[in-house]
Amino acid sequence: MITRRHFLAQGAATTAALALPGLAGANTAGFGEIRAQKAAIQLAPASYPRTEIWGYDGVMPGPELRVVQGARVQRSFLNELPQASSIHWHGIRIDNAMDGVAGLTQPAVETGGRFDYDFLVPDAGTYWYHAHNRSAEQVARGLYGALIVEESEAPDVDRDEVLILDDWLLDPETAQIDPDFSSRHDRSHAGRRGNFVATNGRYDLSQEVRQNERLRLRLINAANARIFVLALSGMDGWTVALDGMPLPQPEPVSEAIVLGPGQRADLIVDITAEPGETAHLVRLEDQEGASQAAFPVIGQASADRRATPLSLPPNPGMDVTGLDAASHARLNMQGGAMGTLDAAVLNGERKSFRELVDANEFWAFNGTVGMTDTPLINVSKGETATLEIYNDTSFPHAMHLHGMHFREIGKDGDLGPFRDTLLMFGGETRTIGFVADNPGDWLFHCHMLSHAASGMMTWMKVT
Ligand SMILES: [Cu+2]
Repeated sequence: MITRRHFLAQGAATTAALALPGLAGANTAGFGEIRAQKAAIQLAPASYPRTEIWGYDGVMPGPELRVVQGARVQRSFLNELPQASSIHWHGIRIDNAMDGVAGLTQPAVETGGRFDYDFLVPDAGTYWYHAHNRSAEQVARGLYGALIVEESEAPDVDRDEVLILDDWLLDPETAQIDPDFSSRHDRSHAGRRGNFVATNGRYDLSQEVRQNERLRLRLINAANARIFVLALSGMDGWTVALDGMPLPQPEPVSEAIVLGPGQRADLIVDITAEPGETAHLVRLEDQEGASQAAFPVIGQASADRRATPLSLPPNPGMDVTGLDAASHARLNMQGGAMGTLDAAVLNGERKSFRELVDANEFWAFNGTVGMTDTPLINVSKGETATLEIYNDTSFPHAMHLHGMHFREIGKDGDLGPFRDTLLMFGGETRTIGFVADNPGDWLFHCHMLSHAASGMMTWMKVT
């Protein structure tokens, strides 16, 4: 049994060992190299061939980067892929120059090139890193991993497990990744959805547990487009953080957990199933449930369940104040199949929807396809901004803001949890607010990556 004390001691020992100069390939300490490489992994069941993927350090998911809050992360990124690439550190309130958005915060790193990422992680929580050049292809090929920032005082759990959820679009005969990453249908509808679902690269992920054991489950949706709807079976628990940021109070998991692409949820769960039974993280789909991850129960950790967990400590400087005097903007999301978009500006020219379809572009923000010369929001550092978003399309979208977290402002003015990705369904109007405390050019885009690639991308400027 890994107790909290052991866990912390182990963490400290690991950090010390890897802090030795010249040690290459360190996965868990604050510095090292990270290589984007081609590799082959056994993704499908053993009767299928191995699947060619692109992975960080040749593995999928990429190495779990685990550091303590406030640490400096240094990774020299080496690109050994046949395409230019970059790494985005999703959810980190990061120095803009290190945000990894090819074409906005840095040039894409060409084949054989290198880029030194070097940044501080101000917030504890569950984050992830992934490719941010031609993301619809590169993330689908496997270029992602977890970035875990530990609280200086870890919560009292027996185990801490990262579960990265993804789906893959595989050829059912060869188990190879479908190489059409700009499919007209995927772009214009719900995005690229896979036919093979996995957790941490395994379709049959199974971890032995004991009754009344307490686990922290860090759920990360790394899929291109799939919305995961999840439930617990044989375990019971609380949501303690969303998109990395702690909730003020642990919230009992009483309804399905809905995770759009890019979103995360931290749960603290107690195993309630009896020894000999199996607990599951259940994926709900079409009124049915499938096991997303299995937890066979062997023996008992203790005779009784523990008390309700404490909330996680809040991250520093997280507040949304000044909403009354905020600078306000509006975003109309338009386009897609079964939408109302008649025409939009593409590369400076007004095009009919038919012409957009011919160009394999389908989505517009405020009448423009893709990035504009001027930002959607342009504010001074420290200013508060609000953004009303209308999803005038027939599809859900997961809107991700880089560099800062926001809170949703309810109809009656109540504030929702801090998030970096807002899942919006068709026809919804929602409003978010944030304090623009991080200077730079920040991307704001749909994390359904086929949508981002075909128009759903804009940016904000904080000076
Ligand atoms: Cu979208």
